[in-house]
Amino acid sequence: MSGRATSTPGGKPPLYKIVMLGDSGVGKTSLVARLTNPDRPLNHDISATMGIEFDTQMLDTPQGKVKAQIWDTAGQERFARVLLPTYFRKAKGVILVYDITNAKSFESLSERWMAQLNDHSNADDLAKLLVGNKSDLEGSREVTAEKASAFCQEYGMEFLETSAKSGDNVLTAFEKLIGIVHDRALNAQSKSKGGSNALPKTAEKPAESDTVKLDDDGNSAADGNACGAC
Ligand code: G3D
Ligand code: MG
Repeated sequence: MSGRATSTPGGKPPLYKIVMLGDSGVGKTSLVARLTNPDRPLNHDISATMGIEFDTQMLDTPQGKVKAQIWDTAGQERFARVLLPTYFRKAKGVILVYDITNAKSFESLSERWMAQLNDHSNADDLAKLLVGNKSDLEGSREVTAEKASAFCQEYGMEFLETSAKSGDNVLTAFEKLIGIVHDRALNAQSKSKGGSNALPKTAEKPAESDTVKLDDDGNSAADGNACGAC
């Protein structure tokens, strides 16, 4: 591809925040772990994530290398409502994850997670990718790819099935989303600069205070009983 850029003039690739959303148990943490440690077998000791965490990973796009800052959360039953604005703040992309062997986790996307996206972010500005995880469990499938594709058409997003267990499509999924995010940023940048082809500035790193931990009951220090599921 012509005009392929690998970094900003200052040498630093742009950094984009993306967030993982979906029911507890669908494999969000396993997907991030598979991306950032591709050679590690799936860790069956991974305990439900306690609060908000992020990991960074350099990824390739057709327009050059970019850094993804991937935020991961526990399922909704542990997610404090007060943390949602922090979770979505400055996010440029979202990966909505369901488990292909669990129809309820797919229904939760339209019943819960899309509503949260709309309430706490400018959803139209977020690049969105739908991921049906656990594709290695074909024999237990409850959600067809056709059903998922119809959902994507309704909400205007791309779709992939992945397996955090085998690693199938995991890198492709993250690269696909970050590619869309980067393209959008480049387009916005060139529009605001009257057509120049400059790359976006490196995104702001999260302040230490953006990393918030919950206690076992899903409460943060800032909010004693604000449970997202309540
Ligand atoms: P979450 O972060 O969305 O809550 P986790 O989900 O990453 O903690 O994963 C929940 C369980 O699903 C874990 O099993 C994990 O090993 C398993 N899992 C995640 N992705 C896959 C996958 O692609 N295929 C299969 N077969 N299992 C997967 P345990 O047994 O530890 O609860
Ligand atoms: Mg988790």
